[in-house]
Order: sequence, then C-alpha cells, then structure tokens
Amino acid sequence: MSNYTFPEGFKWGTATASYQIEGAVNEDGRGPSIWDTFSHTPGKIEDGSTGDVTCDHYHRYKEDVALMKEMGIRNYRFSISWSRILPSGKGEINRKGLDFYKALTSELLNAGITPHATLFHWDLPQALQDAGGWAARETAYHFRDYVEIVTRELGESIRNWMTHNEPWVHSMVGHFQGDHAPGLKDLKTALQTAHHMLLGHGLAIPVIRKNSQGARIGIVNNLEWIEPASSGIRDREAAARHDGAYNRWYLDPLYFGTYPRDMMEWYGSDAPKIEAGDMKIISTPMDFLGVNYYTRRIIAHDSQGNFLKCRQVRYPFMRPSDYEEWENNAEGLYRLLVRLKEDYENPELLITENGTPLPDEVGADGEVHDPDRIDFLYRHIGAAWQAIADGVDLKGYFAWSFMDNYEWCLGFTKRFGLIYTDYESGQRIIKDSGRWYSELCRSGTLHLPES
Ligand code: IFM
Repeated sequence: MSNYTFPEGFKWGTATASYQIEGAVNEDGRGPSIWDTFSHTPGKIEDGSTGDVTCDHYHRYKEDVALMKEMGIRNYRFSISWSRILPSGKGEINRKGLDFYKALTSELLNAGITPHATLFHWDLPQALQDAGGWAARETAYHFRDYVEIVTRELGESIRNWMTHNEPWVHSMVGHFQGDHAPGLKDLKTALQTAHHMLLGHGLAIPVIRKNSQGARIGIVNNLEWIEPASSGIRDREAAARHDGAYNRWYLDPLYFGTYPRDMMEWYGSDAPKIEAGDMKIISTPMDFLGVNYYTRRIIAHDSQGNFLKCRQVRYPFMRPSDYEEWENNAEGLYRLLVRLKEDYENPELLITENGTPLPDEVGADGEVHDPDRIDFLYRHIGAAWQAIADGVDLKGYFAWSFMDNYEWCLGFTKRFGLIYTDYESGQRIIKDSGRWYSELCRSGTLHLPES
C-alpha cells in the first residue's frame, strides 16, 4: 500500500520559537532574556552567532504568514517571548510586545491559519534569572502571572495553548549539562528547575481556562524511544534509568501526580524539594500532550558513564547523515506513541515537533533539493498514520521547522526548515520538502515520494 489517508480534521502544521526566528531583540521595549546573555558570551555558541537578527521574523511576519498560506499550512505553532511582554519578567507590561503577538495572530487568522502558542520556549527574562531563575520557586508564580496577562489579552483569538516546550531540555541541558542558557552545571539545581517548571505548568492551566474559553491546553515534552543495547540485566536497568530521567520524570507527575520511585531513589539527595500540594497542582488535568520526537536511543550500562551510569550506543547501521547521536528512526516514533497510549491512559496527543537537520544548499537552479528530508518526513508521518490505525489518539502533526532558524548552541550550523532562510539577504526559498509537505497538508493523504 502506498497511500495513507489521515482522519478528517487532522491538524497539519509547522512550528517555530521566538528566540530562534524573531530577531529584533532590542526593539519596542523587549527586555533581555537568558538567551541574549548566553549567546553573547564568547565560546558558548558553535559558530559564535546570536539570535539578534536570525530570520528577522519580527519585521517579516506578514511575508512568513503569506508563505504559510501559499503552502496550505493550516496550523502554526509559535512561542511568545516573555521578555517582550514583561521586560523584567514581572511588573510593568510592555504593550508593544503584546501588540506584536496580536498583529501576528490576526494575520494568521485572516489567512485561515489556526494559532497554537507556546508560553515558554526557554527564553526566560534575564531579570528573573538574576533572582534565581526556575530554580527559585517564585518563578513558577511569576510564570502564572505572565500567563494571566498573555491569555487575558490574547485568549479570544488563540484557543490552543502550550505551557512549556521541552522541560527536560531547559532543566537538564541548561542547568546540568550547561550547553544551553543559563549555562549552569548542577544536577540538584536542574531537578529543582524541572519541578518548578512543572509547578508553573499546573498553576497556569486554570488561568488559561478562565481567560480563553474552550481552549485546548497542553505541555510539550521531548520524548524518545529507548532500547537496551542487549538483553543483559545491566543494560536493561541502564535503559530504564535513561527512560526514567528523560521520559518518565516529565510524564508521571503530569498523569499520576508522582515522580517515578526508582528515579527518586537514584537521585537521592539531588531530588527536588517538593512542597505539600505541588503534585496535585502539577497533575491538573490538561487536554493534550505535545510530543517532540527526533530519535530513538540505544542505551548500555557504563560504570564510567554519565550521571545515570549509562551511555548511548551508536550502531554501524546508523547513516553517516544521522545528526550526531540522533538516529533517523521512524519506528521509534510509532513505538513511543503506542507506549504513551498504553502507559498513560491513551491521552490525546499532538506531534508538536518532528524534523531533521540537513546541509541544504541553494542549487544552480535557485531551488533547494532535500530528498533526505522528504524521506524522513514520509517515514515518520507514515509511523504516525500507523499509530492512529492502532488506536493512538493522535490529532495533529507539526513539522519542525517552518523555516531554517537559530539552533541554540549550534547557532546557524543546522538547517531544519521546510523553507530555506538566506541569513544574509533574509530571502526565503521553499525547499522541495516544503512543496511535498504542502501537498500533504492540502490532501491529507501521504504519498510515496517520487524517486
Ligand atoms: O530547535 C529545537 C527546538 O527549539 C526544540 N526542539 C528541538 C529542535 C531541534 O533541535
């Protein structure tokens, strides 16, 4: 069978995030965020670049929305920059920041595109970091207050809300590995950060419900399919620990109101401080889970390995083009989706990110030919179709990313977009994958790519 039709109403979309695309970091009253500080610190970003200009979406948003419309993309996931709305993270509101997101939202709605807004995609106002960041409990309450302002102002035009993007990345990569802002390296701080992010998520839900009638609310987690490198007990235990730290730590509190017991024991004195009532707030019912899927991992025990005493195994069958340790494995997506159905009571799911970075170039014909991305998308979207056929409550798919953009500590060295961004001129060029995806958005039927 080479054709797969998705259910009526399935949401096809693309995704971006504020610091990765907006630029205009010093305009219209925006305050500094931790990513401004981090990217301007020598040695932190692979190519030494910053998000000061990036895709200049702040000035070009009309052109970008027009491109989305031209491509037949009917859903757009973007994030709101906290420090555009509240330059110091709390206190005085910057109306011009709100005006930008209002203008973007109207442009989308006028183009027939449904907005899906993420409230926190890692760009914490620097002033809040100076006061302790997410490791400080008050930040969860400042987040709730920021969400109150945003949803009071935008709650009628936006009805799809995501509290956080990838709390694992922000807590662990930003506070334990030190590769993302704010660049800290302490496990206890990272786990406390994660706890307060989840607390902020739970605190925000009733606020969004009050201000945005009929809203669909969720959180976005980065999740992986994890397999042990062998059937030996030590590898199986190592894989369970990796799964515990990466997947279950950010799912069990939401669905069961508890942290996984095995991981609480493993973390011991590094485990977060939890106050009475926190877990009830964190497990406030939500409407959907956003799943960002990029890879599976094969995990082996390693007594010299990381804090989990494990390491990732790279197999010879992984293609050289597989991005660093990210294996292109669509079956992992299928298995992950089925696992979420079985272990977490068949929650409503959205694939909120999925994509692959490739060394795209503009050809002599002025076009960008990226057959490997089409192959990646075809396989992963096929896996999504199979999961739906097997009873997974998957309601939508958002490709990462709408356009090439600033890839955090990797700067501009990775291109994930369906649209090529020329960072010198600002020109956008729809890649072959963009045209292919556009056809899928219009028809809702997955066709085998032409070879
Ligand atoms: O670019 C990021 C995005 O901000 C969050 N999820 C993963 C993407 C690719 O690394």
